[in-house]
Amino acid sequence: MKNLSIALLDALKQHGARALFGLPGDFVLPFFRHAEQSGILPLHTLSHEPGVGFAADGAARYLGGPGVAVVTYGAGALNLVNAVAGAYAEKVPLVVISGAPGALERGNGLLLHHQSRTLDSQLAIFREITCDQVVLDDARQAPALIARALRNCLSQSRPVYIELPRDMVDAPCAPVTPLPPPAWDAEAVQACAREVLRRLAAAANPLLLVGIEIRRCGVEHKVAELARLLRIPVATTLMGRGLLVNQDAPLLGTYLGVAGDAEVTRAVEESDALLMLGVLLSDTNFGVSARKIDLRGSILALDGQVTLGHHVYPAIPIEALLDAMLDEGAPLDRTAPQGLAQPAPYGMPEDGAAIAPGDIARAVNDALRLAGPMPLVSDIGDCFFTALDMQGEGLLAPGYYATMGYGVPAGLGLQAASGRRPLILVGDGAFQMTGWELGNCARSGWDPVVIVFNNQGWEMLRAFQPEARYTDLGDWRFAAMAPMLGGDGYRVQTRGELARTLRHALDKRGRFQLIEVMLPRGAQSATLERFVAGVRRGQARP
Ligand code: TPP
Repeated sequence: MKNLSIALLDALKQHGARALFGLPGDFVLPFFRHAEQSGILPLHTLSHEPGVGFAADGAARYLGGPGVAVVTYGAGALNLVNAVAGAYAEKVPLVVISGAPGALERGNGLLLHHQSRTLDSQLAIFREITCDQVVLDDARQAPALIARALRNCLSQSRPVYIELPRDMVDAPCAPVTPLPPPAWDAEAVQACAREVLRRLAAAANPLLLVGIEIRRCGVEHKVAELARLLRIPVATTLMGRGLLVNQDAPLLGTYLGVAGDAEVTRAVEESDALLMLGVLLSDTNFGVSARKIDLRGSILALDGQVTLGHHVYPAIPIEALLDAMLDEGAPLDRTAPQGLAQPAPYGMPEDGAAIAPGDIARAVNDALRLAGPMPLVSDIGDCFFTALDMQGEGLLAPGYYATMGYGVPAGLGLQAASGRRPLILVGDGAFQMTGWELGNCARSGWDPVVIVFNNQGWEMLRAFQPEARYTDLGDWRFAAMAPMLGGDGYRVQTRGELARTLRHALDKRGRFQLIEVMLPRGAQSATLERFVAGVRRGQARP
């Protein structure tokens, strides 16, 4: 019989995990030994637990399988809380494995190092930000508990917490048998699908609005098929930006309320049957609406249930709903909608002018047209709003939970798990938080291209309080630090320098490439300006 550690590692792999991200400590050292020696999954260590969590999150978002973060008890696990909270909020299947004290030390009457209040305070904290929690203190129960946690992680697309007492890692343990996904009632799904189809057929302007859950559930192709079958146009939410780009669907673009394209805004806000698939009802998705969308007239499929006005169908998985709608649906009585051609901005003049955020989007589009598509990963800040104009291969970003520090480590996680080279966008403020994780690239063979938007301040905050002095960050010379971390750094001031440097960096493989783009203070993308104006207007509403 194998031991508990190996049973857990095998189960993670069987459920789709591709890598482990971690930072060890004494409570988890014995598990790290098994993880490294068994080689069941590649093990990548980072420098700080937020980086570990964001890397696991980036891997999970990109691959659609579980991302795994392995940390020590207390100081390690509690350092991971923000990343896990973000994954919970944005429906990312993350597995947190934390070492913990063994049975003998739990009972010895002493306070243990890394203990905050009680020995189970950590478990209580993680209960709030994960959808399932298991403590593997009994090897006979462990296989069933691991199977339950991993099934819930994937079926609910949320983080789970697995606590592994250090005296259990070598305990003999049976292999984990995966559990089937939760059952659902085919009749209920069919009744629901029929009601949704009736509402769409009776509407003058039905519209699909799609959000991140359709990627997490792997159903983008079915959504595209449904749009084609019913002849309904599709818009994406801010967080769903990048969804369906590679599918043949009548895409209108991204809904950004007053901050976005007027035609998309009108289509969404004037629809009399808005079918929202996997859309989080968050302020970032809807807070910038000029008109309030009437949710009573909308249909929402999210979190395994379907809500039509005041009427709720529980236990309707989104994939089952789509299958039933595809079975029963017929083209609505309307001409097939056309996607809106929204040409991405190209053609940045390669001159000596200072760089504005919009120039970075154009420069990236120009360079990727030559070099081929790359996955885009963005932090929060104006880099995120600028990224909305970039033609990448999807966009990974914490668009709703909006934690800073995400971009660099999430990009590393993406490359570790998929082998794809990412283009990472990050502000100078966010880079100060987790940019140092780039120092781990050389060891692991990662070579991301990183663009730092250096406006020497917390510009998004400055947009809300232009008079504040505390939003100034001073001039950190990020490019100069790159060689000391094992990469190449370039500081660029003009549009010509930006275009040339970007082409060079995309060409150069094997070391991380950091392009520090100097932006004048107060320079903001047009989208950020409109977004801030929309948020202010929303806050001023009674
Ligand atoms: N701390 C975390 C972890 N996340 C946050 N979102 C904030 C604080 C609040 N916050 C939002 S944007 C921002 C801050 C501090 C400034 C971001 O600065 P930078 O990364 O330089 O991007 P810029 O706004 O300049 O584009």
